[in-house]
Amino acid sequence: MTRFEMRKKLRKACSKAKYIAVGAFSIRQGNPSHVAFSSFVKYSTMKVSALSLMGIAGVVVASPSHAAVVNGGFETGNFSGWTTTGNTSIQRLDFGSGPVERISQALLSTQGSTISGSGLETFLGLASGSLDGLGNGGATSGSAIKQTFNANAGDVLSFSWNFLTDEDSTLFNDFAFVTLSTLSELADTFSIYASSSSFPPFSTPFFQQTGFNTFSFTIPTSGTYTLGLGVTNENGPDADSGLLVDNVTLTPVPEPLTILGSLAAGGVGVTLRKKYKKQQ
Ligand SMILES: [Ca+2]
Ligand SMILES: [Ca+2]
Repeated sequence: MTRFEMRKKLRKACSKAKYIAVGAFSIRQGNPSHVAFSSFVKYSTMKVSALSLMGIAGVVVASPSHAAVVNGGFETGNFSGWTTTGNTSIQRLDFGSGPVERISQALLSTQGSTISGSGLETFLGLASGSLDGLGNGGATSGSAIKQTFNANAGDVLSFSWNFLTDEDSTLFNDFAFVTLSTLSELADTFSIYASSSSFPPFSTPFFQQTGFNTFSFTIPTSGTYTLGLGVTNENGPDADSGLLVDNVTLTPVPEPLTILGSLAAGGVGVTLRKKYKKQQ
């Protein structure tokens, strides 16, 4: 076989991406064309493997992406990324409780708020009567924050919260709540409060606090979601209540395609290393 015929056969084999099958060529040891042929096989193998990796990378990059929660730890020192209503502020270590993440946290308070229960419902896109429907009585005045974000199914939205209150009577069942797909209560004046030994008495402007808890929610379907958090007086203003919030985080789960891509990339890498060893 002439060199011209050899190159022609090799080009044909390569164009069909059957570079491995090229090995079926009966090239005898000692044939002057063997070195050139081996170099071609090595080059082709690297080329196809590299193309395979590029293809896999393309699959991973092409998988859906989503934006993370903005300023979930309130470390900007303000409510950038959030929309607020009522009495909201950023608090630091000198507040007397928290933060659980770095140096800043959000405080929602009923103190001085003129936002009615229906006003909170409108702000959070809740149906009229939703807050009263939680069963604590009439929501009279409170405060809330919200943020809209994109998430994939399986992502986990979580945050830390601490309900604080000056209410010492069950006649005024102030409560804190979260809305994310559905509305649910976080705590009220019947909740179990942390003992004063856990927190220095009167270390915060509020008489009692539940201590920090973690709320966690697994996103059921990929899409756009709005997280809303609020606190409200019940049955009139009376004494005030507050809600500390920190470390709002959206934790993505690995995409199935990403997992597949990683496994495939690993497999190709192993194959490539084996081929190098064999060829060397
Ligand atoms: Ca923080
Ligand atoms: Ca109250």
